[in-house]
Amino acid sequence: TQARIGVTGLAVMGANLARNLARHGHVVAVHNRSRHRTKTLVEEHGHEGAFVPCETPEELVAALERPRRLLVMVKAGAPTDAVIEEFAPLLEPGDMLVDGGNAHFADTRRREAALRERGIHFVGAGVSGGEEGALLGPSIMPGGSAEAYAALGPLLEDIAAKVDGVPCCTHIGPDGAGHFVKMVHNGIEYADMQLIAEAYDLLRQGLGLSPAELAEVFAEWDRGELSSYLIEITAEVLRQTDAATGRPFVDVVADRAEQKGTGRWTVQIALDLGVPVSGIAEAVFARAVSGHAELRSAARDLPGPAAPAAGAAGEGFAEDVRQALHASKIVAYAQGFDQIRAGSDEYGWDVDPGALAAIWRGGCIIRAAFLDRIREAYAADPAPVSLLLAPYFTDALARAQGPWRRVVARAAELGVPAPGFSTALAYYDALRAERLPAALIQGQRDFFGAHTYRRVDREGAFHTLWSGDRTETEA
Ligand code: NBP
Repeated sequence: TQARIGVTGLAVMGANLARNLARHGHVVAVHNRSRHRTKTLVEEHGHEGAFVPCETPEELVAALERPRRLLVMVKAGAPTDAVIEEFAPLLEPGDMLVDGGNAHFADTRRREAALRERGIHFVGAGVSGGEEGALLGPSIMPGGSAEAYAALGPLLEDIAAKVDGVPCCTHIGPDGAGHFVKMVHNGIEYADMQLIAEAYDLLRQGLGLSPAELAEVFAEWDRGELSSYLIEITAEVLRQTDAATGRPFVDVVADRAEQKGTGRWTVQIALDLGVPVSGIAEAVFARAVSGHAELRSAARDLPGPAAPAAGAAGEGFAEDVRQALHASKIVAYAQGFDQIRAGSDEYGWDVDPGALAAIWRGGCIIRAAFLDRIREAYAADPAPVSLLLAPYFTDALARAQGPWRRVVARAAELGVPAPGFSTALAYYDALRAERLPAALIQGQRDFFGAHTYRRVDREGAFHTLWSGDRTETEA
């Protein structure tokens, strides 16, 4: 029998996706550069389904039914190009090459264009959910041609997570669209994690609660509107005790957050597109600050408020923090969806944000009840100016006004950094402002660089003769 699909690259992600496919009854041809991985996979998991182990790229290609479907799960970057170069000459027009790695969408656009010339469908597919998701059902964001999706979609939908019976996989749009939305997904994930971490820090320092007590607070929050995978695992991590020392796990972990780069890409691209994703940017920068050991150690004795006394924040603070977290999260997600719309407009992808919210409800790291609210918002209005204006979110933001502002003020008083909460509130207030100080900035720009400005009362561009008699001229 010919295999329905092939997988090359059998490290943790590739192996688990291959097993997931096999467990769903598909014949899967498997291949890896180093042969031991192929051997191990079939030895350990061969009983889970029908695997066709292949030792060479030629063998793998020969094992596939036509048109061929080949999933590449290797390290992103140069390895992906090397694998494409290895396989493309063996493929025929109409075959499909799927890159399920964390590629930069610009690389995906380049690869798609090059392979299209050769008649091969290149599908850049974002895959979220980590190794467990890959095995049990990830959220899958495939880009590429509609024709390729018609042939691949049923297989991918089969192995994706399901929410209310709906697969967490949909065709996102042409060329780089899938990897672009996966990138923004990761950016949103950074922002969400940062906000949760700030909530933890504020509660711990403000209320003097122990990690175990805080685990209960987060577990409680997980039963309400914040219910999500990230809140759930936060409770798990806080509940953990270090076996070696008996101390809370979170206290024995070095406080330097690492990153692999998708959050940074999100912010870099947002800067290029001119989309203010301040929540994601602060999250990336907060990780950077945490990693500056030398700077932090040198600055430790800078003046600030005394450490808060246990319980200093007082009654109701936990509920205030919960509301502030919810409001800040709404802003961060709204910003992320703004970036997706901007990318879609820039590259002509026609991404359906509601369908995207629907496939993020399961399988992926940001899966949450919250995404159902986003899906509903887009169902009611497919092209809102901002998600903040959807009635459900506007109501939540209205309810959070007092708590959100109290928490940001309290954080400043206590000297507890809350960049995510603060920037979300600042963005919100900037949108609400009737007048922004941008007018003053235009004045400054005109003063030193004759950059001109517009007026509120007349059309046209104007310049004031700042170094002359300060009369206004029409530019
Ligand atoms: P890795 O990212 O660690 O990559 C290891 C695989 O790449 C091995 O199969 C290795 O083969 C292969 N490879 C390399 Br490295 N260079 C190669 C080359 N020049 N030619 C052929 N094969 C080469 O694996 P992973 O953690 O399973 O992730 C796979 C992809 O999925 C990555 O792009 C990753 O970013 C993405 N991803 C990962 C996660 C996650 O949670 N880990 C989640 C979502 C997406 P070898 O065995 O011969 O060295």
